[in-house]
Amino acid sequence: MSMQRTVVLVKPDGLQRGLIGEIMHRFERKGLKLIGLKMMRLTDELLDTWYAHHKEKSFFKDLKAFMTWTPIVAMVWEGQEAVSAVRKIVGVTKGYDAEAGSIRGDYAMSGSQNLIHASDEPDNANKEISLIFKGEELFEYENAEECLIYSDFERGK
Ligand code: FUP
Repeated sequence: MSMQRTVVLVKPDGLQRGLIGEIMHRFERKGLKLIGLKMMRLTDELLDTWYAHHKEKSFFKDLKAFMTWTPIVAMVWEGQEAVSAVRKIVGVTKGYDAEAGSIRGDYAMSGSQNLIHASDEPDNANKEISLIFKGEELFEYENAEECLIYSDFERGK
């Protein structure tokens, strides 16, 4: 078990559908700690790097057009095993396949307009954080509920 940070982007469909609060609520109530938050418009250049592994795919052009349609909301969440915990809350890529109870399972039907991006592994999370957030935009602070969310052992106490 290790302390991790992970990036969540609420995509343009999430902003348009008024789901920012609902999405944030799901991560908050799980016990994840919000350490960075901003609204921004993604650029073509950033998306070329972000989605470099999809560059040759047929959907790449549409994906970039969708991701730049409106601003997005970017967040960094911290917690034990946060990368996989967040991916489970988000659900699998295709909304129609996503398990009921996950965000995509509850709110998405599409495989492209699927509300959220979430980092898929810790190294990528760190790369994504550095593409979007400056050091001073991430906050370290004591969460007063931490002793209820984790055991002393899990907190290294
Ligand atoms: P995920 O990690 O669940 O966001 O999914 P991927 O990294 O496989 O894909 C990134 C994004 O590309 C998806 F969120 C939506 C888009 N995509 C499509 O539009 N069509 C596809 O067939 C696959 C992915």
